[in-house]
Amino acid sequence: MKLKAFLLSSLVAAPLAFANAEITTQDTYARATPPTAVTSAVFGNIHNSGDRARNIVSVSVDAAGKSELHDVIMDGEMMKMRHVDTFVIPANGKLPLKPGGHHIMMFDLKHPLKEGQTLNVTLTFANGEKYQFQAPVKKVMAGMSMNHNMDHGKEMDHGKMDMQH
Ligand SMILES: [Cu+2]
Repeated sequence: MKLKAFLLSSLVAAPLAFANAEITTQDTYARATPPTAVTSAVFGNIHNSGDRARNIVSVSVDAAGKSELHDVIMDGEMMKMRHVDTFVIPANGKLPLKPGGHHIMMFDLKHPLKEGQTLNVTLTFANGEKYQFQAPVKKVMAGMSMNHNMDHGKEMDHGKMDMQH
């Protein structure tokens, strides 16, 4: 037990950057919005090179008044986004964030998102550690609509659902 206590205390004392060296992100981007939209999403891959699964418990994005962890489920024949408490990044694995799946949802955008802008995203893990990354804004024709009620038993058609810009 002495050894275990020592290991725990050394983990707690580890500097932030070191503690999160096993977390990296790749291909991150935020979806550009039409001028009147107040919601959007951040996508990309979150990698975990560590031997333990890691849990993300909250997120904040500088361009948004409020940000949430979302996934997409089938409710009968409808696809619905929902707020979830945790994103799990598997040990030695990754969590893809993509249209139609897990994503970082932004509400109350402070301004329209335009190509050329870069958003700062901060993830908070269950142990309190934080990880920050940048997401360039991109126009995504093949994006999912960010309405909370997907319609009518259609398979999510990425080409059709978001032609407004
Ligand atoms: Cu969402």
